[in-house]
Amino acid sequence: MKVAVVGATGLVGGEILKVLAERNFPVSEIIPVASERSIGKKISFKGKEFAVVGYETAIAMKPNVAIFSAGGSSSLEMAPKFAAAGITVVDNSSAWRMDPTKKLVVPEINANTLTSEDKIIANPNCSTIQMVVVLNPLHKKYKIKRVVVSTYQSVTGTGKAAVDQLFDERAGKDGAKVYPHKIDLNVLPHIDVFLENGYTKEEMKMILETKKIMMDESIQVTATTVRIPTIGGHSEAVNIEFENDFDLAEVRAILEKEEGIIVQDDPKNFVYPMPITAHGKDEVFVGRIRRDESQKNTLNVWIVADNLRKGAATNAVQIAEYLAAHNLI
Ligand code: 2RA
Repeated sequence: MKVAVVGATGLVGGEILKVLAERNFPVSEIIPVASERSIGKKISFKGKEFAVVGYETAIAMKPNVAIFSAGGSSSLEMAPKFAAAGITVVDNSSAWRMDPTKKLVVPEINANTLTSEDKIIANPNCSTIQMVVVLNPLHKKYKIKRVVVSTYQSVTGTGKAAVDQLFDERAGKDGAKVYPHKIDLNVLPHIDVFLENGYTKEEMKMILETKKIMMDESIQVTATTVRIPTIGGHSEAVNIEFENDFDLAEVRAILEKEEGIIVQDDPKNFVYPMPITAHGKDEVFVGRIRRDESQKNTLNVWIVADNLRKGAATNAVQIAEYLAAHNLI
């Protein structure tokens, strides 16, 4: 299968190539795509080198699928051109996520809604993906009424320049300045831009995308998203109010049984999910599972995942795997 990776030179693009190789996706040819200034650069994949090409050349090479991680404006401009050429696009940007004509897919939850008609498929926001993977099996069993989430998000979510700012600051260098404030030894309650309602775009993504992916507009969500000086992955403290009561042992059993989830919950022995242990892995890690004793039918959990993997590259490749397995590309 010919696979185009659009934004191949970025952090997520690099992870997409890594995940395609690790999961043995049936690649006959990789087509790395990037902006003009990167054309000709060599990208290695499974020991072979492939030259970066521009968008038009990539379309002419007729890949079966194009996995985009090139920002919203490039996706808005170029994804329709790939789709018009019969190439299925899986897009990591926020450009198409809330478009009512486009599917927003976490394979474990709603890949079964995909058809050959879907030529532009949206990959959800990283902080949304790891949360809904945990919410979904519990929603099916106990019906979720409301979710309150606070996130602790890695600088890798912003991109390479943000990682550079963190390490420049740690080295005492006056280097990259991506954030409006220092990030080392600090936290920023500010991810993406602020909106009229006082929320950030990142917070509204978690609120709106959760309803769309879980196909239930009745789920109430409120979110506070925070940037922290770490690189291994995003962490989330999630408070979930159900319509119905639950049994804690049954909640744990449901999560332990769910593919793609690993329960790490033995606080007495200091066992709980952390970015340093989730880094480089594809699973969603859940711990600190406990009843909220301040309100009935309510649960607290702690969720950690590598935002570049399950939060972006792996979820996108899993969508491509589903498409390939069902002869949709
Ligand atoms: C972030 N979720 O962490 C956003 C986009 N990757 O910055």
